Amino acid sequence: MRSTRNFSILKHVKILSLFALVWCFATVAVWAQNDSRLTRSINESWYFHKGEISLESKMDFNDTGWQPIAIPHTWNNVDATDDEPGYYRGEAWYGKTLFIPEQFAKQHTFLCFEGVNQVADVFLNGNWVGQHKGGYTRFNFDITPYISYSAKNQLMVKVSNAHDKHIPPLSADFTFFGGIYRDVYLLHVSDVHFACDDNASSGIYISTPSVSKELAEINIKSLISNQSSKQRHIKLENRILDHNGKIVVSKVKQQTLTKEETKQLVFESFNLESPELWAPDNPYLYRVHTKLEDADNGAVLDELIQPLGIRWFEFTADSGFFLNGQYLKLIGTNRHQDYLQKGNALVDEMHIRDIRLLKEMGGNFLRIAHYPQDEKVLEMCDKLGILASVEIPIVNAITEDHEFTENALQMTEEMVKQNFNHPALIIWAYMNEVLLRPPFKLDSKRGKEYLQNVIKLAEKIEQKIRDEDPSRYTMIPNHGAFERYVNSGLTSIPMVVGWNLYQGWYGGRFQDFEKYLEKHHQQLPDVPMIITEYGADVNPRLHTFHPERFDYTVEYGNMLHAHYLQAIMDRAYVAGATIWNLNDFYSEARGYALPHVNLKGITGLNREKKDTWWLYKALLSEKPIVAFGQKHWKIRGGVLNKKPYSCVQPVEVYSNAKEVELFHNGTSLGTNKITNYKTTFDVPFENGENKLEAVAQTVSGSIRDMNTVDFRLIGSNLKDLKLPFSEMNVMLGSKRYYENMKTAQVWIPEKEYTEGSWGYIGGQPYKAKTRFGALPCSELNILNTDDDPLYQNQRVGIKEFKLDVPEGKYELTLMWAELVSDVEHEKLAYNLGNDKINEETKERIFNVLINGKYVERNLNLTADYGAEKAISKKYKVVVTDNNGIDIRFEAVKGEPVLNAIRVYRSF
Ligand code: GCB
Ligand code: CA
Repeated sequence: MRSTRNFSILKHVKILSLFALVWCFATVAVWAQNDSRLTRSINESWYFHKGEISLESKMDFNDTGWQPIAIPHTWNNVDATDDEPGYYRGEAWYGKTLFIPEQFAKQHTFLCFEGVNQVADVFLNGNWVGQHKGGYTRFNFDITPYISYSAKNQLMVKVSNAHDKHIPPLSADFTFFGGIYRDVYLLHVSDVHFACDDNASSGIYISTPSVSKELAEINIKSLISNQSSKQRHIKLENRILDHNGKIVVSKVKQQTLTKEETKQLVFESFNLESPELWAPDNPYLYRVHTKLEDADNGAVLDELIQPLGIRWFEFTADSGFFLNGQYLKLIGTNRHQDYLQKGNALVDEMHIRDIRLLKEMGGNFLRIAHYPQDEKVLEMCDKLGILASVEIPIVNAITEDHEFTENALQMTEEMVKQNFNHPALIIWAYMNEVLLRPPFKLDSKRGKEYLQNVIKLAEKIEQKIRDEDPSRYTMIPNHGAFERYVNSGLTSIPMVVGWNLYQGWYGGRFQDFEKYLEKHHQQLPDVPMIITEYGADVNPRLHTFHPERFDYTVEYGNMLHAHYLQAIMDRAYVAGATIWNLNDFYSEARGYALPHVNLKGITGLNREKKDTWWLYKALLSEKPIVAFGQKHWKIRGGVLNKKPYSCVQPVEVYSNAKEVELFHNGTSLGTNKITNYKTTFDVPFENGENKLEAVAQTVSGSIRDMNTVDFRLIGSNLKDLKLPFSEMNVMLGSKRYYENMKTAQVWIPEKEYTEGSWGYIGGQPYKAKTRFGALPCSELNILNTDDDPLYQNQRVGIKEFKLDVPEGKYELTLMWAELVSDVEHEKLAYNLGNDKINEETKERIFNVLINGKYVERNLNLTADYGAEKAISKKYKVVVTDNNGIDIRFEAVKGEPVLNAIRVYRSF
């Protein structure tokens, strides 16, 4: 509806005449276009200034210090991803010159913001218009009294994303990008109109208190404002149109509005026989067309269109979820609102794309976490048939005071009112893992008081939601500390309990996941349950054939999801599950394989699909599919392990067919049965190009997927003339493969030296120690590199690295980063206790000799360069005899280390 009005005023006239023409020929009923309401975006020609300014000084946007920008905009897309810890959280200003023609003088004008993080103060021509707190909900301000018509108006918006203990969220595992990061609109309405100051709701509330296949009862409440100084007689017409635009029911009501009546609620009820039901496989939408006319002269005052989906639903503790009387396993993802290099400043089309991505995967459920998102998200859910929950951003903890409570309740009201009419929406949620980061020990006296305050706040929010909207469910998503939530009483407040579970990731084993599900089912037999989060960090640059917790490899993520998915599907009482997350997202404080990013997306920051997306698609898709896993892995490498010249490595294929045949360079490698939507083939990769084709037979013919892999085969005998040595890249202390997509290189895992071959001598792999066991590599952000994984593993106590290479001119690159340091890092609360245990830092000094020559003496990584920094040194080496290359590490103090090595032969 809005978009049809987003034209410029000039175009307006043309479109009006065009519209009149179309109207004459229209076969279905439409109303004539009128000037009652005009909504148009004003995203262009803004100026931005980071820091404080004084409003008194006349603003000249041509001044240096003001930067021309367009909205959506954030000021943190760069500084939240650089190597400097932290990002700017403070005040910034946006300015714009607004020209509003005289013709709007008889109307009322509102400024509508879809999202500003997190406190906005709006000024027009030096007048303070209003303030909005909270970064994720919409807000409108009436600017009518401050406008100079047909003149330049100066619009200024002060925005701050500074930490504020009174505004949720207090802390969270995502970056709090500051800015006006969603659309800004100007809205002109006539003096009688649907309320525009009702917490930015549409002014219309549609509900379906009772629905069956035979009959639906539809209630429509219209909130009408009379901003004129006269009593007005109005005619309110409500029409319900079907999908094709045919009116199925309509009603007209006359009403009198007293002078300057701020708001009057008009109620209308309809019965619709044999309604077409809304469901994921048939998201049938009716439209509610509401029109306001001046009863005295017939002038159209305002009109709106809202979606109407007719459905009923129920959560049960024993048998899960039912939509329109039928069992439906809710399955899908969570979503964060960010994108590669853009932070949270996304144009609408990017939000739309994400919801399509979920639908394309076969998902029918979206948890909009941890905050309300752009209105396009729920619009798309309505249109595509994706059920949804949305929540206010109370995360990790609360502040126990009146102001925090008021802000939380205000956000709740905004969330409910703004999203009320979306048929896709079935759950209002609040308080994500609110007992994760309590400021006091929970068993202390103060801790108990805190718990009581959390409960009180939860009860208030719960009550508020139920008052505002008795037709939907409520939910609180908790972290996996069962007793903590149950004993506090928090699990008895909402209608559905959500669990964010990471067994086999932050700690424990995969099987602990289903144990947890069973425990809930036994101990809370009356409480419906959703798995609101589960997942593992995956960076598609990393692979392994020995998956381990916290190795960030594609293969470990695949294992975890396959296990969880099965456990979820096997249990009807698990009403639904949402993967954490649809996409990777920014979380500034994180290290890991790609610093500043949470890698649990089943697509990347740029929405590239990871294997897990394909796994779900294979399971959920009704259409036949066959797809290669590890599809990003275009450059593989490995050591010759099959005669005469190949290296056998597994290749994963996803499919919902019974079996799949694999061809390698045109030769069939046989047919495998698909179990749990997956199979693995052992492929003898040859040096160079390898063409793979997976073929599955379906009733309607064969389907196939292709993949081409460039394989870098490394000899075990480096002097073999049939496989001339050219280069080799090795990660020390690691079982992982790392593909550098920028340089088109592959790094392979280390191996021990054997005569005639290559490898390390001595030492052991570095393991980061955590409370829940050792991890295969460091999680630190390694500074001065994009290749963090190369430096996050290490061989400690290495004595030698030997290569029995032939004569020639070589370049050796030795790579180091000191992983044991006393640099202070913020503990990642969401690590759920899986925090690194600080190791004692000991001085480490060593010498390096290449073929007997000292190339480094008294190398002290921490003292010379600083810990946690990437150091990469190239050494030119000439080999003129039969002895190859021998790199020796000589301890002076502590144990020598090496993180990675590259050996390149010039000639
Ligand atoms: C959680 C949080 C979420 C985190 C996630 C993780 O439990 O709810 O905000 O991003 O875990 O990846 O650790
Ligand atoms: Ca938008």
